[in-house]
Amino acid sequence: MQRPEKELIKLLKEEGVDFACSLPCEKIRTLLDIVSGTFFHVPLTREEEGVGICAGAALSSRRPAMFVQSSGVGNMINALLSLTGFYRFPLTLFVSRRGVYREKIAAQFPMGLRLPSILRGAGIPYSVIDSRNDFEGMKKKLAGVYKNDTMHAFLMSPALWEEVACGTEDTEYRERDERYGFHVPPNPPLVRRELKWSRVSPPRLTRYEILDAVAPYLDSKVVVCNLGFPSKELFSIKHQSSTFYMLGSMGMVTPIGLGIALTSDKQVVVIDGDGSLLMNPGTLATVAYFAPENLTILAIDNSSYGSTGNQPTLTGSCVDLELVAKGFGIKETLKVSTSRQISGVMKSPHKGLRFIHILALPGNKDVPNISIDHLEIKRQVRDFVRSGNICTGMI
Ligand SMILES: Cc1ncc(C[n+]2csc(CCOP(=O)(O)OP(=O)(O)O)c2C)c(N)n1
Repeated sequence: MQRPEKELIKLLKEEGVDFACSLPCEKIRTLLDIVSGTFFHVPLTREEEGVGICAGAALSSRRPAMFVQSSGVGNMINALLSLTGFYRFPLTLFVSRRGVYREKIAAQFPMGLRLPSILRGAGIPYSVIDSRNDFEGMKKKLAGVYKNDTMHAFLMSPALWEEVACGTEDTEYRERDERYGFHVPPNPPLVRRELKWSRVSPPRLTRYEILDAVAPYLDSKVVVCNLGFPSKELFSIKHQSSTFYMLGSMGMVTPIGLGIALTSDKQVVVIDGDGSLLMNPGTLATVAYFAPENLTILAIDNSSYGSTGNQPTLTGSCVDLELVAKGFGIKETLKVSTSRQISGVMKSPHKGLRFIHILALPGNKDVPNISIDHLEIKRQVRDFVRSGNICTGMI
């Protein structure tokens, strides 16, 4: 028996799918590896942009499919309705459905569990795929999508990928390619290009080492930390009740920090990531406009979606986040990569908005989950923010 991922890809190829967009979920990391080596593949910064890209691809007769997490569907709904549905573009969504099977991240429940009713309410047809037995019905629906210019969401349980895999090797895979007579040349894998700055200041530390260097300077500050491994790592290095550990809502770290900075007199440190900033870069314009002087943004840039398996982001090939911040109008920006530089920046007395671009090596530290409940996290941070807060805010 072959791996379910390969069986699924075979099905897609049989139905002529030849164009894919994705934003990673850890549960489908193997599937995504195969997708990117098989189809023309566009890695996304936000799921919503994929809806537009796929509509464009469909205009030139491609058969597009998207691979996203259930939370990502929340980022797509308007585009799915007012673009894909409205103009009748064909689109299949392969959704890694969270919150339904051995879920360890509580923040995945709200979207994951409600997804079917959200899709029903939006009038988007869907099927639940719990095991490879459900692949049979998938074939007909896929054919219908591309024949009738409709959309369909396949909600894939993580249980699907746990089935015993007896490994189909690549030769078998290639033979099948030939048998079905299609060959879509895959686009080359994302190349990490030498950026100008990487010669000046190459990354030296992992995210964990960076957090370790930053931690001594977080006392008495409100900290808002990126979801996934960044929060878990910071929690294991140093927990303080003024740290808001984000457990879901990718792309919202800087907006949350901005909200606190605008309405309190506390010093706020945001610990963001390159993947998350690329998902919602416009927030830097809002930050620049208000320029709260009590806000520091640490953008830990490991050029990857570290928490979902280190899939590359575009900061490793063409985006310089410091220039992005500058371009949006943040005046004081800095690029650092060593512990000395990091401590230097963190301990220097300073007033004013700062964006610190910290170059990092990919990699996650094996640390336990955060042991505090999300409501308790909120309560602790709220109490801290409100304590001795004499300022009613800038707005
Ligand atoms: C809307 C949405 N899409 C995808 C995910 C899955 N996801 C969780 S963490 C993460 C990676 C975040 O990358 P980055 O901000 O660069 O931080 P890193 O883990 O690399 O430190 C992704 C893609 C999600 N939680 N929400």
